[in-house]
Amino acid sequence: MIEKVLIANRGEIALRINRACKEMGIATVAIHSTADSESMHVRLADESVCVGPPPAAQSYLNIPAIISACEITGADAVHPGYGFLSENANFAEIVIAHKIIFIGPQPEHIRLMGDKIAAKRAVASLGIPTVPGSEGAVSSDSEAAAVAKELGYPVLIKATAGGGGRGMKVARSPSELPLAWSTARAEAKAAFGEDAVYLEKYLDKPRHIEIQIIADSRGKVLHLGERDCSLQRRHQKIWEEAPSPALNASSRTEIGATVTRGLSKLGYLGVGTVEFLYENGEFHFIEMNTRLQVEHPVTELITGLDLVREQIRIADGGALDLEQDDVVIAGHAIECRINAENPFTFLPSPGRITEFHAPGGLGVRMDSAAYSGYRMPPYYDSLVGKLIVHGKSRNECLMRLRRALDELVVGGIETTIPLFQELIKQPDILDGAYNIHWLEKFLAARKPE
Ligand code: MV4
Repeated sequence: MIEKVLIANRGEIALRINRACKEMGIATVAIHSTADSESMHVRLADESVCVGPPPAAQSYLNIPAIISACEITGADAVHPGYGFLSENANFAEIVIAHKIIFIGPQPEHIRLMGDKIAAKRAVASLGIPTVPGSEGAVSSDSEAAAVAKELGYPVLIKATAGGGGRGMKVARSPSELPLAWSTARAEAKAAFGEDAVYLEKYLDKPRHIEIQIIADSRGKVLHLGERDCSLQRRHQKIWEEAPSPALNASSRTEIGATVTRGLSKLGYLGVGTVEFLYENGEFHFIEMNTRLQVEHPVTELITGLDLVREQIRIADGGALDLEQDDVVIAGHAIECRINAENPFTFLPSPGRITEFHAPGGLGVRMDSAAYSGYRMPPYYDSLVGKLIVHGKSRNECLMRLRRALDELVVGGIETTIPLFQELIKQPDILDGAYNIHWLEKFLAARKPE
């Protein structure tokens, strides 16, 4: 039985994990860099260990220090959160080698889904529809030209070690291909130390829809509906909602069944998110995330499930105590990612939060580690908090979100709250009529402040 969890993360997700542990009667250990000594996740944990100086490489990514923190405190499990080491298969293996429970999938599946070519191949073999593309890596521009001719332009060149939009290059004609291919390889080598790239048919105006799944050690795999994450700025999801305005019940059931059947064959364990592009009524797999995602609260609000609690129970050998028919999508939820950034230039705005007031009331949740007097450090991501709102309908959810945004106060730094107050008045947003390019176009057309 897990008795003490070391939370290998910081900020709001560390708080989130701490909350689930406390409700389960599990003790918690926070790790922190010297920049986070006064942070909320340290204050609310039972114990805390400083793992190094501010740079993530020397602290939150410092595997020896984190393992030592487990040994010192006697933590018998580690929860990686998202980002940092959450999809590092080597870290998972080292944790397990030290007879500590890794709260996440098996290392082999983390590694598999981290290699985007191997992931596509595996997922296709499990009967999940993928984007048309090259069989494997494309190792010369002549081979790229042949594959692109077969696929038809435009094509997208992606890094096998990439993901999340990093290292992608579009080629819209044969003349654009050589440069796109060599640039993608060079950027992949620089970013990931690995220059293998592959080709896909570029889908021009899709939505980005991801399916949340959860699997226990007895082979049960459930899907918890989808999240529409099409509103992204530079591949950072800033507005996610469920259910997707573009899906109906039958398409949800169909893709959910396809995904759970496939992952059951794989023997997947824990939570995972299967990402699709959705265009003309068809789903096309692009990648799978083997971690709890930033936007998991959207799914929690429409299903009533505590995903972190389920993760811990599954990691402890527990069985999912519900069937697919018990997963009921109730109402609508929207999450806005509030960043410490100028709402027009998006330049980071670290510094001291002089006043923090979170909105409340029925159906309003604010996942944040901020507090009045908290100093946003410049070393990590700019997330101030996630405002997640639930309503019986999308319209009720939108009205509640608009009210909550007006209630939210973050003084002393600039934030992207005004961006959301603009977005929520846009007809396309109110109608749910947007695709993955909508936000970039909206931002480009905005009148500068
Ligand atoms: C694509 C695509 C169109 N066609 N693949 C973006 C990050 C990663 N999740 C994969 N992504 C995409 N893959 C094909 N074959 C469109 C995206 C994509 C996207 C691309 C450009 C600008 C914004 C985007 C937002 C979401 C998805």
